Amino acid sequence: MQSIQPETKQRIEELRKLLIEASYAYYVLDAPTMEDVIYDKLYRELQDKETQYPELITADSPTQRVGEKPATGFISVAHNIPLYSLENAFNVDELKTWDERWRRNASSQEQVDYVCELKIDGNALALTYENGVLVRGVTRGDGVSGEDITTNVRTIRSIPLRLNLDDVEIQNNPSLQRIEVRGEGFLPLDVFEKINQERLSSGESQFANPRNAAAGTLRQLDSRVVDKRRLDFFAYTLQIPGMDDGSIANNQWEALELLGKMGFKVNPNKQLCHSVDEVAQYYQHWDTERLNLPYMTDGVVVKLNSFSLQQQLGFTQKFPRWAIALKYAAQEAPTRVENISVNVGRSGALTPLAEMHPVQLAGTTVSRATLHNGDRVSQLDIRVGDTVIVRKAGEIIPEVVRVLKELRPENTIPFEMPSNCPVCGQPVVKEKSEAVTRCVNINCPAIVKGSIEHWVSRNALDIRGMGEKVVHQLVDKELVNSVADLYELTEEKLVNLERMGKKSAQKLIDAIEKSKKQPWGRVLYGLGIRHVGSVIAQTVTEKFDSVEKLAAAKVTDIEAIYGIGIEIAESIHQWFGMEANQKLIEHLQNAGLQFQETQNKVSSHINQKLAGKTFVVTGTLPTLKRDEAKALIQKFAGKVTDSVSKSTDYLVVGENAGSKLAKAEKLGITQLSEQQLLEMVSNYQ
Ligand code: 0OX
Repeated sequence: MQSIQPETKQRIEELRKLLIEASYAYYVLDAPTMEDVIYDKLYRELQDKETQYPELITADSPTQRVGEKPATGFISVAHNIPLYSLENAFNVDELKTWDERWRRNASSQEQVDYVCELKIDGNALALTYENGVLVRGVTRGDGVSGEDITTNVRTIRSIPLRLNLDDVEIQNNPSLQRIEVRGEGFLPLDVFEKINQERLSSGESQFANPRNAAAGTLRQLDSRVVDKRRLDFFAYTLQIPGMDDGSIANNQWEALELLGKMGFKVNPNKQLCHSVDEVAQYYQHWDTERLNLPYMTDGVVVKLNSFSLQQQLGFTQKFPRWAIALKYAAQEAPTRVENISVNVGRSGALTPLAEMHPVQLAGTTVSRATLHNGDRVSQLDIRVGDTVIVRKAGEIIPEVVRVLKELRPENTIPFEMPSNCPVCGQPVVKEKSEAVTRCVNINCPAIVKGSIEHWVSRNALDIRGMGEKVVHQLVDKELVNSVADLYELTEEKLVNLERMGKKSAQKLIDAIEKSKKQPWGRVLYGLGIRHVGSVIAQTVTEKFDSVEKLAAAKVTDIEAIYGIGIEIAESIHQWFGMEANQKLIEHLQNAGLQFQETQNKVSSHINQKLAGKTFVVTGTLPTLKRDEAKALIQKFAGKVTDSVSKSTDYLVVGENAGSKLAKAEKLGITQLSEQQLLEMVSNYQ
């Protein structure tokens, strides 16, 4: 057992303070104070020290945000204080009715203050802090009990792991031992769009809105996945035992200020209003202004400011009497279903679509809505001729919320998913474990067209000029049956297409030729393997630098890559196991596409740091898994081999190294610790 020097403890404290302050400035104040590279270096230093002295690790250390292993499930826990929901009002008249009602209950005609907050469309979370440290994060659930998702909540950088009580005058108040903070966990719109883009490109169904995406993310068992999704949080309720006496805060406005001081992100667009008319103005102002916000809102929350008035009014069975959600309406509208069609995607998935009489919603005309899959259609029991409620808000895909069965005309026919593919006519397949019905005919024109459209798309092989219309004609005229056939095209074949002159044909041939230079990461993405979006493809090719290596990899080898789960690993393994796919790779290789990482991909001198050097990694390293160390070396253009020889430049040594170390010593090969390796690639050198 090593004894711990006081300087070490002090340095650890100092590092944590620096990192917490920098993270607060970045994530809460949105005003960064530290360069990323410096943050990374300090973070790494703290991590190293904590690895050396695990007994000094504390739950509120910035290194403790992401768990090592996925959870097996979440436990249901009772809330200390129930989470009430909010009564809804949809216009100013309804707001006034609420105002008159609470006044009757409180026998009050006085002027009061109202706190107006934007109603963030996310998931309510209850956070518990004991002695200033975050100990629990629970979902709203049914309001009485929710799921303990502490591991995921910890990954949200705008949630402090330790409260900052320094600037809070009441810091010596014993009731601060237990603090509960409530707020909304949400996904910013750009993250939501990115997730959906990834899901689309990897053949998964998209989330209907950011709230669902946030809920899905918060319930992820692997906190490493949650960490990547960049959830955010706005705090709005502070609950401290004994705060009824006003010693901590007298009203909601003060509570919001305190939450800010404690280190939380509080939505800056709040307003203290002095009359219902002012509230109405706030509501109207944000009706349009909210469309410019980087997150989704679905109304405003109006709260009586005074805590003593709140206490006097109390709660009904479901709602507080002192607050109301003033929602923005008109994002749902009734319309008639004119047809139900079925689209076949590139993965062969059959998606039913409701084609409707056009209706104005959230500023756009909506005439089609996804019905997701056959199960959803049966659930809704939607039929041609039905009047339905469609929903669309902001950037969200329109969907059918419900069918107004009371308006159903006579003689409608229940809709059934086809048993044959509507495009190629082959029988479709529906696995019991899946909601999706699929066409499995790899020659189905819909699948072929979809695969080619994906192959030529921007993030894949980026073949400019090869739009949907060209692809459809090429497939329909049987000039192309797979992506490999694109490389057999000639100017003569292309000029026969509609609106294709000699010049455009020449340009297209050039673009196809150029695509042969696209790197292996894009090629892998272009192959359209299920669950393999562009980011995943990039990650995989950083580890497996050639198709041969990837095709020969076991599921466990692929899963060993940081950020790659079993579902993706199995999907890749299965894809390479199929003969038709092996043939496709062979054709594409013959055509001259890149199936291995080339030197020129690593362009900047920083990324070339280890170029020309050969490494062997042995033993257990303090923080990096062996595969991670290898990936890191490869990322910086170094070569990793499995055995030590005269051509080995460096041996990266961890604990319990065996014969490789002995051999390296014999050959006089330079040894490196993990720390030394990290220093070699750090941007400080
Ligand atoms: C929001 C939001 C939700 C306090 C009493 C009942 C509801 N979605 O932004 N809830 C509340 O307040 C609680 N405030 C909000 N801003």
